[in-house]
Amino acid sequence: MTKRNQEDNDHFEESGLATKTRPATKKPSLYRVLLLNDDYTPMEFVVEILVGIFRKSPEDAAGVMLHVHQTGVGMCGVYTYEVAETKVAQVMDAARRSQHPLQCTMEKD
Ligand code: TYC
Repeated sequence: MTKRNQEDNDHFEESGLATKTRPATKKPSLYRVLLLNDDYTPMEFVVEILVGIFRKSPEDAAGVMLHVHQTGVGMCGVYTYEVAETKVAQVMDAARRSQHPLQCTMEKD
C-alpha cells in the first residue's frame, strides 16, 4: 500500500486518534492431514503418495513414511478445509485402487 493510500484510509475521530479501516478478512481454519500406519501397505507406495500428492521431496517423503511406520501416525501437511479434504480423498482413492489398507485422515489444526 502506498503512503497516499494509507493516509486516505485514516479516519480522525473526535478524540484526535486516527483509526484505520480494512476490508473484512477472516483467516481460514487449517487442518492437519495425517497418515496412519498399517502392516501391509508397502513403504514405497507410501513414499510415492507423499511425493505425488503432498509434493514432498523423496528424502522428506522417506522421513515422514518412516516416522509413521515407527510411531503409528504422521503429518503430511496443513491445509485449508477443501484442500485437506481433496488430499485425503486422493490418498484413499489411490490406496483403494492399489488394494492397500492405507488410511488417511484430517483434524483441525
Ligand atoms: N508399516 C508398513 C510396512 O512395514 C509401511 C507403512 C508406512 C504403512 C506408513 C503405512 O502410513 C504408512 N510395510
